[in-house]
Amino acid sequence: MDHVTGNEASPDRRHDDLEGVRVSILGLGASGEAAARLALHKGGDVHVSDSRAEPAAAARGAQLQELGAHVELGEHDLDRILGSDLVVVSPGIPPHSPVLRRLRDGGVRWISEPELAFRFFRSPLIAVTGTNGKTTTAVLTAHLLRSAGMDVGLGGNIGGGLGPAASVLALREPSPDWLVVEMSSFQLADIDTFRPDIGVVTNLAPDHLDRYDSVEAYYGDKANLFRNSGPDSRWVLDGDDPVVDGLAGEAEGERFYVTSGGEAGVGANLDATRSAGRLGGAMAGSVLTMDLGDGPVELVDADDLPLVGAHNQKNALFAAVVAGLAGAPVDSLRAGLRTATSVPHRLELVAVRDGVSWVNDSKATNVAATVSALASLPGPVVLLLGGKDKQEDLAPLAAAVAAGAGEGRIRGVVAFGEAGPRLARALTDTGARVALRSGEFDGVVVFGAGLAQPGDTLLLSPACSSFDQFDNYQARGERFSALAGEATA
Ligand code: UMA
Repeated sequence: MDHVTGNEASPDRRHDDLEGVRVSILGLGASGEAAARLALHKGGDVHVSDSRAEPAAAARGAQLQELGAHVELGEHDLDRILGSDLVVVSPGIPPHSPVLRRLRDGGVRWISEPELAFRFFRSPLIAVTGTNGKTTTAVLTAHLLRSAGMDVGLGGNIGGGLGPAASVLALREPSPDWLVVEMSSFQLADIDTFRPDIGVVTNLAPDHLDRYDSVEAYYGDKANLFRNSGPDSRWVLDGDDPVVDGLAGEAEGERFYVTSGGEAGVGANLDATRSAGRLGGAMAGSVLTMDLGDGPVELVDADDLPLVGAHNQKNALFAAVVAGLAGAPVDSLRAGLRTATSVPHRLELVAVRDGVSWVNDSKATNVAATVSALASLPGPVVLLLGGKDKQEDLAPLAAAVAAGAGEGRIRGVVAFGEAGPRLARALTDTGARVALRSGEFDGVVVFGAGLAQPGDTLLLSPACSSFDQFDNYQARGERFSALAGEATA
């Protein structure tokens, strides 16, 4: 990106403090608040600005004001922001927004909140990105490291009460043994010096096309993970998709691939065109195996993992390889894998009623995540699909539904929300029973539950974001879970 940093006070950009530095922070959500608290703690002259005057932002602003920040709600004071030494931008502010256009026109560069945090990190860093599976992989990695007795700070994009923004981790005392930070493409877009000791890409698939002009632009931001690679860098990559390895390009460091087939240590079944690297983790039959260079070791049988769905087995493999590289002994990896818990809103079994399993996969906010969920479950499934339309290509979803319908794994699909009509049209020729429901989410769920028969799964895996009807995917998943509870009462 051409607009990352530049007007900062510190030439090496690795800060001890921000004394005398004029810091502007745009956006007063979780990341803006965390960045402001960190900058204030480090002595910065902090201006926080949010274009809206929402009550939540106002409450955050009042607290920051007490700590010494200058807070502006309802507009962006461009003169003040243009005159800053350091500008930190929240990930939810799109690059083409008026305020960022003005900064770009004024030659002002900016950084993302995790980049600010990184400049104060004093612990080794594991950064996890990827289109899907990154939260589960980050959470499992932290769990495995903690199972090995290590002190771990977990946060970043992860949200949902699972971990704080990266800047909160930068203030932890004492600094933990490891930091595990989930990174979104929006956050990676505006890094400068951010450099993980172990970087992870769980997979790649089209997403966020309501914000990016092309899939390539989205992947381009993800590729920033590798931007500051060095000889000591270690990368744990999806070995099932050559595009992920391509993303790493010529990045320095050692590469470990994780695949859902093959045997760990047998590098020969990797694509011959790949760069040097080894098969770090694989499924050998139903056994998770790992090879970090000392020969293959069996970890656990897939049946011993307390997680729903095939792709979670791969997420667990990622976590094991990463935690192994970070120094967790094999015995504690085995114990940790057996005590892993499913992450809320990701193929989470929330209730069983009249023989119907209610599975909350509200975090599936793109087509690839829903396709993956459908492939993971044996069925029959009643699929609840819809929300805010991100204008993704729906052909892969139609193909997955057609395949599922052909195999008798799909009882029916209920399309709802803003994207409902487009989804219903896209699924017309799949052979699946598709119902289009308008109106409130509750009615959609009750209708879907009415279609399900004993032994079925009622799956909320919407392939869309939630913002047409909810504040976020968590609120959507919580409503689904509450309805499951009401239904089971
Ligand atoms: N705003 C302005 N000016 C504008 C436009 C917006 O001031 O021109 C303001 C808005 O009024 C709002 C703020 O900027 O108050 C935007 O906040 P935000 O959307 O960046 O939200 P945060 O609360 O800071 O949360 C962000 C991540 N959200 C997004 O990337 C959309 C959270 O990821 C993350 O947990 C948090 O930082 C801490 O790192 C959530 C997410 O949905 C979980 N991420 C996406 C995903 O995983 O798919 C990327």
